Amino acid sequence: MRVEFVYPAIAGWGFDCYGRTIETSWVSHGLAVLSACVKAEGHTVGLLDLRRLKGWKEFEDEMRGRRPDLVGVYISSVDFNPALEAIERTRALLPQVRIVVGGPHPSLVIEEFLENANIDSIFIGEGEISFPRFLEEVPKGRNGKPHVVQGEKPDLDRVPFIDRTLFGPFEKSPAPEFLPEPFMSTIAGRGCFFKCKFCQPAEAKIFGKKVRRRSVENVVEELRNLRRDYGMRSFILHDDCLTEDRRWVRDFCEKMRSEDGDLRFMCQTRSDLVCRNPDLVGEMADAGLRLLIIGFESGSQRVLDFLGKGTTVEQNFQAAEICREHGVGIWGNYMLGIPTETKEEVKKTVDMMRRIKPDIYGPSFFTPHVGSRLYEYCVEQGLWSPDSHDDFRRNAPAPKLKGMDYEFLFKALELSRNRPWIERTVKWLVRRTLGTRNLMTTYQRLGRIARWMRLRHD
Ligand code: B12
Repeated sequence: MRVEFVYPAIAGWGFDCYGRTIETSWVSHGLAVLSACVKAEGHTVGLLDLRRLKGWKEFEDEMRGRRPDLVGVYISSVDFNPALEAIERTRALLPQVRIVVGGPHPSLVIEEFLENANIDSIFIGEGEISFPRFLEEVPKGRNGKPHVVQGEKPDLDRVPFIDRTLFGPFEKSPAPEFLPEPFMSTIAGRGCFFKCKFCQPAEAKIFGKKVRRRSVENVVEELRNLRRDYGMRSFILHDDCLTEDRRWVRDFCEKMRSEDGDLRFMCQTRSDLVCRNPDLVGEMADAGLRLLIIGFESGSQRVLDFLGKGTTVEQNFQAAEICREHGVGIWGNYMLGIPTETKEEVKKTVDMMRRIKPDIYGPSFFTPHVGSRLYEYCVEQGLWSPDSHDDFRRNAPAPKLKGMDYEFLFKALELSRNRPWIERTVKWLVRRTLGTRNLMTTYQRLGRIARWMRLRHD
């Protein structure tokens, strides 16, 4: 059977955005693992990555030319609109083809797909077992409304390594000074043990309440192959929170230290875990850790508690110090515009980030994500009424919550980044001239110009 996957991750970016930013060069591990699973069963797999296409005409020409038996579309909430348009256009071109959907959005909000006559089947949860099985038994023709296929949790060590040929092997390094290219991503496990209200219980609904992780041997073998086959020099372990299992991390570091080559890596964690196990950061640094993503989130204890984060502001400062002591770079994620947050509390976050001075600033405007406790809260309080699914991007140009002073938040965001006053003033002037809807694009362009000017200056 010829399967054509569609990766519609262009919301907020538009067509032809592949590789323009870090965010537009990531591999979808969901589709790449399914590709490996179905190729192992003898099927042929292709990919239409909208990020690499010029527009809908090219999409239609390609789809017509490839003549698939089945089209499988990955859908996250933010990419709902381009995904649905791809489905509609495919159906109009190829009335007999089977169209199936999977990914976080269908798994969390199935109601949005149940009446869609263009879709034949909806996959919920993980697809490594259900999707190849479905291809063996796929019924001929269409039967009106979509039917639902419930996923099963696979044994992660028995799942083949993801198909690196589907998207092309390399991703853009988010920080080449820490992580030299060729850079690639991998994921050791699924699920998250913590209960932050801006994420859970959505994550648990997709992957279950328990965290499942591949064995250290399995991950190290994949990394060894990537170094041998592609000359990979650095990588990210893109788990939600890698260091929650200390023993796994220790074992991983030991194995990495005994490997040939000088691989560097980054991963995500929390400040409380860093403080509880400061030595672990040292061990990870010896094994190649160069950058640690920490969700600092807020400089106000009340807001951290409101978020259900389970960390303290003090731990945020301490964790940053521990990273510095071990020579590990910091990627600091934090949020502005959280419901109930006062301007004083925003200022505390600004002060915290100015003091921590992370190597990479990861600010976002709070965005309620479907299936999370805070999404429910925002809907109940009448704070969130998105015009479009596109608004789920946390750094979208449009304001998010009703009643938030985004002009103030943009100013706070700028201050939090410790940027020179001249850059801040130019941005402020441009923003005043262009208005709020274009803010983020303007910001991104100006940021790029500023970085370019600094490079020229050096
Ligand atoms: C790595 C990651 C990122 C990376 C890279 C994303 C990428 N290339 O896909 C970056 C940092 C760029 C990112 C960005 C964002 N992310 Co993110 N991310 C993740 C993370 C941690 C891992 C994703 C992953 O690879 N998982 C492992 C694979 C195997 O799982 P999977 O993709 O779900 O695929 C399985 C099933 O869903 C199913 N399946 C998937 N597709 C299909 C298709 C078919 C046809 C079938 C049959 C089955 C099927 O089978 C797969 C195998 O089991 C997840 C959390 C998580 N643990 O998954 C969040 C997660 C996916 N991200 C999330 C969010 C909110 C975002 C952002 C919107 C945040 C933002 N910046 O505003 C953006 C949106 C980007 C986008 N266009 O999708 C949410 C999605 C919620 C939602 N309702 O859509 C998640 C679930 C985290 C959370 N709990 O909030 N993310």
